[in-house]
Amino acid sequence: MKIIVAGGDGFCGWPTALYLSKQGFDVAIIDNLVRREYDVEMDSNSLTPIAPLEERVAKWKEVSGKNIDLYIGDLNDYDFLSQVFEAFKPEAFVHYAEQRSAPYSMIDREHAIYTQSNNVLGTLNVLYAMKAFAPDCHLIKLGTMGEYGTPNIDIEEGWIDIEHKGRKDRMLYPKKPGSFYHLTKVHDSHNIEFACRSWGIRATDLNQGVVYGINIDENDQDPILYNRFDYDGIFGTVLNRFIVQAAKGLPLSVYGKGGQTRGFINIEDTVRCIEIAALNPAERGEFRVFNQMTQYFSVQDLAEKVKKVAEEEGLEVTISHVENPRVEQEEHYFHAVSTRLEDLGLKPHQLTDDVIRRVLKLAMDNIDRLKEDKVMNSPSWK
Ligand code: NAD
Ligand code: USQ
Repeated sequence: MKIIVAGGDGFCGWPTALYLSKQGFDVAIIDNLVRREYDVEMDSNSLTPIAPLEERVAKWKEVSGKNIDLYIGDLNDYDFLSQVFEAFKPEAFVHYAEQRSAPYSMIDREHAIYTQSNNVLGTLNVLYAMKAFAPDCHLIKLGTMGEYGTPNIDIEEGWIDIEHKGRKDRMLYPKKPGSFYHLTKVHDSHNIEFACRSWGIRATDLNQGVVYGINIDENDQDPILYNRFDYDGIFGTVLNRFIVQAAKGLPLSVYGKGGQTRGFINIEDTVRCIEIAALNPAERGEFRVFNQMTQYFSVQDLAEKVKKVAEEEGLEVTISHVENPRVEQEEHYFHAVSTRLEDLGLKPHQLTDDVIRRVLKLAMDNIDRLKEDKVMNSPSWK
């Protein structure tokens, strides 16, 4: 299958490209490398050194014998995108290529506007390119569990059957996201559903939880293939951040009460979910939603898990409850249905002590690269 991984230089996209290539997919990457520019803008970095994309792809060819095509450009450049569709003729399009940090989107007006236009308009371009050049292509779009927010009822997989004043309908599940970034995913979902309904596009919206872990086996073969490891207060996600804080002897920064509960997924399952979606495409005109998470934890639970493993490794760890820069519920109900990917064959990796230990070792090996003043640099939501 010919498959494009848009955002293939990023944290989820790079391992996905390697994994799909290893499985025998014919892979092309689209990326405008803007994620590397955010690091420069924020004076931040990946804890692991990351090689330039061309070097990564050349190394992959050397170790695997497999070619990955590269298209460096922006989804918001419609001429570029059209040319890629015409040249590569994808059968599936994995869309990771968005600005994905909630804190980045909340820095100020400019960052909110950039995030919304980059993400929402980029996705609209992809939909138009599919309609024009590849109407049978399957869009595999990364959404987020954060689209739903934390409602006081069970979260369904994208759609909900509603009975209202004696009448029934099947509607998109109501959304209440927690940042201008998360809102872009809601806007995307609506645009994609409309394109499926109107043009017969086939789409799978993967509402992914917070991803943890760094390297999958394909990345581990050579340091040139290593994945990026975000730890700063803007792009670092909570579990990976706690592990880096433990490795450096910094307090684990639970925001507020720590009862915030989220869906989580191991990066090894992220790549497998993409493969499962690609091998089981949505029907023409179908807008299909899977909740791509395997377990849920409160941030307090995660801090305690990291503390335990780090102490077993001889590190001294404290957990601190810092003022929450975000506006979010710190104690709430959370129960999300997430059975559809498992029905199609996903065998979830659980968050074990060994998984935490593997990331902790990688953090300790690279701890001299940490920029300590970037660990607590989240902007305030207010
Ligand atoms: P990332 O920032 O590491 O990677 C995104 C990549 O897309 C980057 O390489 C960036 O250069 C590229 N990109 C951004 N805008 C682009 C554009 N307009 N044109 C071309 N390329 C562009 O992010 P990630 O962590 O790999 O996340 C990938 C996707 O998965 C995102 O859509 C994100 O919202 C979603 N997601 C991520 C997580 C997580 O925990 N990391 C969880 C749920 C969902
Ligand atoms: N948190 C802390 N301490 C920290 C960092 C975060 O307590 O040091 C808390 C946050 O307040 C939040 C939770 O941990 O309640 C998750 O925060 P996060 O930064 O790990 O994740 P989030 O901002 O939600 O975003 C990440 C990805 C995003 C993806 C989302 C999936 O950056 O791309 O969409 O996870 S989800 O959370 O399911 O929406």
